[in-house]
Amino acid sequence: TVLVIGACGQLGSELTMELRRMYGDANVVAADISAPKQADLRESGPFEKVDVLDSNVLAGLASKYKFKHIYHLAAVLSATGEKNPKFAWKLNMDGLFNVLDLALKQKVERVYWPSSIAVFGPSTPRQHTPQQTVMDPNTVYGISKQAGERWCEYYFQKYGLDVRSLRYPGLIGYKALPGGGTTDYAVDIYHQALESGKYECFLGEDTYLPMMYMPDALKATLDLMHAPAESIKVRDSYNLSAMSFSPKEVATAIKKHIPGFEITYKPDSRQQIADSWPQSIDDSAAQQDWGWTPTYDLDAMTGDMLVNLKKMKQEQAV
Ligand code: VAH
Repeated sequence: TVLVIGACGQLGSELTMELRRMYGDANVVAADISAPKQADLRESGPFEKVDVLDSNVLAGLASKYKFKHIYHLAAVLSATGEKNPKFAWKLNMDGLFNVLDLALKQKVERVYWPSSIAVFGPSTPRQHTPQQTVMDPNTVYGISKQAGERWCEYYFQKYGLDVRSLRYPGLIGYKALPGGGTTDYAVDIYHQALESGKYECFLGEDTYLPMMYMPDALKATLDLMHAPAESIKVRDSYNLSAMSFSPKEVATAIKKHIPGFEITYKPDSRQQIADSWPQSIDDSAAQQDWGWTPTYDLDAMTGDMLVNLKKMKQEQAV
């Protein structure tokens, strides 16, 4: 059985559905602090209400099911974390410890835990950021991801726990709304392009950030988790990359489909967070160790996003 903690989130909801397609609905347990709103997620397989800070509930779950793999995705993201720093640290770190310790105790074969480009900070080289480099994150989220990476490597080296991780760029998908991220403008913009034809962006027009379309993020996660253990050379977290773009470039790509689309810019506190992150990532280690290659570029993602969002909005409208 596979457990997905944080199964209702932007990544978790799509990863759970993909895992159910791979392993069979009944073999993938979705767990989150509250029940799924999405019908397909709610109706397709087992759901367990779990607060990842409650190690007793986790232990109860592990005795009810025999978990072979655990995907631990529950976390407070960058922008939200800055509003509740101490809670963000507690949830991100104590949640990770509870899962790592449960996995050790229950002899779980593999654990997945997401890191982020947020582990990099203002002193990190911003172009083609290397796999090993200066990391001085200045958001609580980034600090917790940097500390989490160190702990994942520690549990691998000291206890032999096969825990694997990816430093995701901003993730963009049409099935689930993101929650509290700095890169979320790149999801909101597509919704607004269809709903109102205009978008006020909370980042400046030339804010370049590494980004990835959800199908590529799912492919990377599953390729990493299905690679043989001996090919995984990086045990803190792999850099991962697909494309980099700015709000102005997204707007231009959207205008190819919706000529009248208008974007305005009103940077807010998230601008400082975005300015502390890399503009492009060197993911050659992921390419070499387990054959990573992305599929979607900005134009391919834009076409797919608009087609699917339009379909979803028409279905919801009826
Ligand atoms: C965030 N979407 O904005 C997440 C991610 C790289 C960005 O970590 O916080």
